Amino acid sequence: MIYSLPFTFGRRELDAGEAEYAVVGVPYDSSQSYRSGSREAPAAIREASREIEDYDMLEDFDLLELKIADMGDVEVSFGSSEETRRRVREAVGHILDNDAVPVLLGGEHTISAFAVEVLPEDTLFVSFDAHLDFREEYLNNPYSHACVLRRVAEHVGYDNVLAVGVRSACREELEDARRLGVEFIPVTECFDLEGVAARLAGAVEGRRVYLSIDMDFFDPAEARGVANPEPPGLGFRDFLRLLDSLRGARLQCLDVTEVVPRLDAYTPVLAARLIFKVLARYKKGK
Ligand SMILES: [Mn+2]
Repeated sequence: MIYSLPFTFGRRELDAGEAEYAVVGVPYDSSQSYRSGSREAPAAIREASREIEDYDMLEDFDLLELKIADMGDVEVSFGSSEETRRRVREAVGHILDNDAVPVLLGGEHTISAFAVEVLPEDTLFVSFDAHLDFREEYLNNPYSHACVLRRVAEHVGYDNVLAVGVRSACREELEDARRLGVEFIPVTECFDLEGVAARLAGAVEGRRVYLSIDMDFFDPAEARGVANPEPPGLGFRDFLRLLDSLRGARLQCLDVTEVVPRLDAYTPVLAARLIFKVLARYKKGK
C-alpha cells in the first residue's frame, strides 16, 4: 500500500452495518468555561488509537475481536448548540437502530446530554467525573458542560444517574442533588477502592448503562490535558479495578469527554487506551 488512509479509530475499516461498536467524534466545545479546545480531541484520540497494539497483553485479548466502525465526526454547527444537539441525537439514534453501541469521542461533556436523549428512559447513566455538573444553568446556558448531569437526569430520572469521583460542586447544586435523590460518590469514598467497587457492581447489575467518562475524573498528574483539572483524583490502575465492577452492566453507550490535546500529548493516549479497555472487558465478559 502506497497511501496511508485517513485516521480511523484503531485503523478500522468496517462498515457501520457490520459493527458492534460505532465510534463517532463530536468536536463540540462551545461552553467550555476555562481551558477550551476539546474540539481537537476526536482527531487526537484517533491518532493515538492507531499506535495501540492489536493484542492487549495484560487482558490476553486480541482487540481485533472488537468489531469497531469509525463513522467520522458529527458536523458541529458552530454558533447553534440546538442544531448540534439535533445532529448528535440523529447520529446516535442511527447507530442504535443498527444494533451497535455508540462510542462518542468528545468534545465537552455536554455531548452526553445530547446523546442520552435517544436512549431508553430507564437507562442508568454512570458518570466518572471530578465535577457534579448539576447546575440548573451556568452563565445563562442550560446546556453548559456544568449542567450535564442535570440535563441527563431530567431525561432518565433523578434516580437513574450515578456520578463517581466527585470533588467539585457549588453549594446550591449539592443541595439540589441531595434533595432530588441523585446518587454521587465523592472521590474520598473512591479511595476505598474495594468498597466503591462493590457499590458500583450492585448498582449496575443487569442494568442498561450509559458509561460516560470525563477525563478530569483522573488525577491531573495522570491526565493533564483536560479542560478543568481538579486534584485529587484516581489513577488509571484504580479505574481498571472499578471497571471490573461494571461487568454486570449492559453497555448501551460509551463516551469519553473533556480532553484538550494541545495542553498535553499523553491524555489522548490515555483516552484511546481506556476506550479499548472498556470494550475489551465487556467483550470478554460476554
Ligand atoms: Mn468534569
